[in-house]
Amino acid sequence: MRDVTEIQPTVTRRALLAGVGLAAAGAAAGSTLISKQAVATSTAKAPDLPRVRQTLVAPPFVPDHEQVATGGPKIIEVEMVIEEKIIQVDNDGAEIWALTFHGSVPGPFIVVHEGDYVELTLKNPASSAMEHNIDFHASTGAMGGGELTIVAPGEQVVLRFKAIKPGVFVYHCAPGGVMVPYHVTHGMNGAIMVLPRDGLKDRDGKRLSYDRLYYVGEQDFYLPKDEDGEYIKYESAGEDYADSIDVMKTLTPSHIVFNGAVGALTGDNALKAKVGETVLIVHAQANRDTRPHLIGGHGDYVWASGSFSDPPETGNETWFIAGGAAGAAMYTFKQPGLYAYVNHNLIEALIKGAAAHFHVEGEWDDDLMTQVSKPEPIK
Ligand SMILES: [Cu+2]
Repeated sequence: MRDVTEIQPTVTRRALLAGVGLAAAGAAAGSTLISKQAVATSTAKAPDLPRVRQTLVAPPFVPDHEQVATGGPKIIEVEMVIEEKIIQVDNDGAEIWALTFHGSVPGPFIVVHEGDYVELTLKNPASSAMEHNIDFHASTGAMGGGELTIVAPGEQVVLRFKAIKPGVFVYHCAPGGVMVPYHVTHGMNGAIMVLPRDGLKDRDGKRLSYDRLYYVGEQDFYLPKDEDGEYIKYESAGEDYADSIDVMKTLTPSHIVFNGAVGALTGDNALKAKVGETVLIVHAQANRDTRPHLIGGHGDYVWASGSFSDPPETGNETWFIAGGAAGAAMYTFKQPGLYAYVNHNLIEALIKGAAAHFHVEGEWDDDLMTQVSKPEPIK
């Protein structure tokens, strides 16, 4: 472990020189890039609609929701508490002072329907080191809400936006300048799904429904190492700032993982399904391109761009999700067993960590696949 007193002054000075804010420098830097004054706090009255409070849950799980909306548009209330916390990225000493929405990497999944309003209360506890905000790619205007949601430690803010685009979308912290990639690559991102009111459909307009929905957040981390090749441990959030920026500039992640850590979705943490069940997998990557692939299965229906306004592609082997986007793939499992769900840059999957498992129960179908004869000496 490196001596904190050795790092802190250097980090703070360099952060200040860079004009980007750890808590103290934050306000000044933020105001040059994102003006809080540019958009006045709205005096608009809330639409007279039913209000529903959505309880957020930790990934890869998602809140209870209707696939087809009953009734008209609603105001969906969600509350997120920002948490700056250490998370273990791997079991070899790799850890990070993650910047999180509601304590998880990725942040919790939100589900609404087209025409609903999202009313988010964002709380930044006084114990935080930094200011934060949220940019919803699903929203319209004001930097995706980023201009209206900057909260210093000890503050909370309420943002309401109308979900007018159906699809799956990334949200992320965007406090200005270099702090944007710093916060995003420290885990401060998540996804929201805006379902069409009458549900998902295939290209012919036939209804598509799912039995399970899993939410995979792919995260690139840039963890600094010391001269001995050991991951550096830091005493507080933000202290890794200068070292992290140095690694980020190489554009070479130390880790590319699903749900915040190597193995977060493998082994005992494998995603579960049964033969005959249809699973919708939402895959989000806030910073970097990716290419999900289900080994031994397919994307029966794929919205790679994430837009539910467009018909899904069908029968895909691998689909491309651009950095800064979420995509969705639907598959009905036909065989039991273990499936790997990977970023099919296989170096990123198997060396950097971007892999998950599905454990599927059910009856094997010999017609789909059979081992005609066991391995034996060549005759
Ligand atoms: Cu942040």
